[in-house]
Amino acid sequence: MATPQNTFGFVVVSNRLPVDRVEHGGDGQWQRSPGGLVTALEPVMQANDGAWVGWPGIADREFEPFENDGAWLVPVPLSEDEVADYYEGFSNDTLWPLYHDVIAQPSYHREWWEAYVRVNQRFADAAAKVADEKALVWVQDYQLQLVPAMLREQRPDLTIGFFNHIPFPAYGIYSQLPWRKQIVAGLLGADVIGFQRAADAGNFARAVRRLFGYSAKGTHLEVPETRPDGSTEMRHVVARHFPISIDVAGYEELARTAEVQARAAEIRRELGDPAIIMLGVDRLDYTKGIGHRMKAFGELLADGRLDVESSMLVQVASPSRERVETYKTLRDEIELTVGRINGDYGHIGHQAINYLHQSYPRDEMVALFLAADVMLVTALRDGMNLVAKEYVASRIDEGGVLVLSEFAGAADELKSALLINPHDIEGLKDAMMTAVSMTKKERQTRMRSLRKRVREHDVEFWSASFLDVLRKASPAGAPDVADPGDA
Ligand code: GDG
Repeated sequence: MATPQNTFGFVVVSNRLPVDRVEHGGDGQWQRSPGGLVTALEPVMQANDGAWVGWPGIADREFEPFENDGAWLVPVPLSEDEVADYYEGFSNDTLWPLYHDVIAQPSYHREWWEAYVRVNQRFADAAAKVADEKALVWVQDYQLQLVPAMLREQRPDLTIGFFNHIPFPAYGIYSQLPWRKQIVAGLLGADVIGFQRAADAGNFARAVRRLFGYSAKGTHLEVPETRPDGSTEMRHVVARHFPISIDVAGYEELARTAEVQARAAEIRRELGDPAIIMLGVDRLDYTKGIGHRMKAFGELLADGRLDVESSMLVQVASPSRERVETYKTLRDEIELTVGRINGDYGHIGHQAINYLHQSYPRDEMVALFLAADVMLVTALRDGMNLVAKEYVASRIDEGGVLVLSEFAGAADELKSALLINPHDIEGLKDAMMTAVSMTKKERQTRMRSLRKRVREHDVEFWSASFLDVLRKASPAGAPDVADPGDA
């Protein structure tokens, strides 16, 4: 158990804390925040008595650090304006679309950038305060790309890791960013910079060469650093891929429970026992290609290759970033598409698309995964896509077919899925039909091979491999950080 000591040998820094502050009337409570990062890092935190620095998800409030579930949590306050400019603005309306290959137009506003710098500095200061001498600090994601250099500036004794959960774009796109040099310089403050795909790490190394002319050979970068006496020395930085994963055992365990299996059967019945259930599960985000898969499904109904009596698409689109304009427009577009397809092809008692703009508990998601014959992951660009791995982990019966976009990081690993280009609607339709008509034997062979991959590369494997490289990269000889399995 963590104790309220002052400093820690292992510190995680992320935009959000693993818990959210929720206010009911005058009554405040801490609630575990949903999302993969908490599940990914919680075991490492618990094994290490670590500290976690992050925003508690509520604006204009200050909270004292506190102990929660084996970790010391350090809340970083944000004002309402900072949430609008640093988070919804620069993070979600500048960096997010830019890093996802400008699927949506990024907005560049100088005041958003200023807020980003100011807030990154606040996170860096908070982390510097709770880190032991020579501690390991692991900074997460695109909201905090300046933190590594800001931390190194104050605390050269630290070993600093950074993990980027979203893609890093090709230089031709990245170079649009007015603050492209500052961001790369911020990241280069880290000893190890992790990406989802080898291609992302390659794009980053090219940006480093183009913007600074530093040597970048393979995954090794040489960054010149000025010593206090004015001389220059080369600092070694590793930039490579560490594909993130999920708690595979947790998903398998849920999928094995009688309740979840009964619920999966009940879902099929409630949907009218169609022969084919296709499923999409995404945050409602324009990177996920939700409209593309609906278009393909609608055309298959129009062409008569599928019929509405025996096939159905269930789309869970969990609410996301609802105050950002592009997301409001996306929601309208998707809902218009659902309405049109249902209007054109539905029969009484047979909806073509069952659209759910809601969030569900994890056991319900696993029941849905078990109920779905075909899982559609058609992202236009995605760092990894955990849903693809969750589907595979849940299919303990070796049933189901995964249709997976080659533009999702998961495609590098899940090669036995039906890989598709979501922009190629004809190709996508063909893959959906291949999935529907696949023999049981081929389904099993493919699913077995997918399951082998995710079981051998679960989230514990991800964090252990990152921390292993980080420890080795440490010039100062960082303290040992225990793997969750060590306990
Ligand atoms: C970013 C990167 C990268 C969704 N709706 C519900 C629900 N979810 C869960 C899924 C999954 C998670 O949210 C979403 O993760 P993804 O990986 O699919 O996508 P992003 O949110 O965009 O995540 C991505 C990831 O970071 C990790 O590095 O893979 O590429 O974009 O776990 O299951 N969970 C529940 N109810 C829902 O309604 N319980």
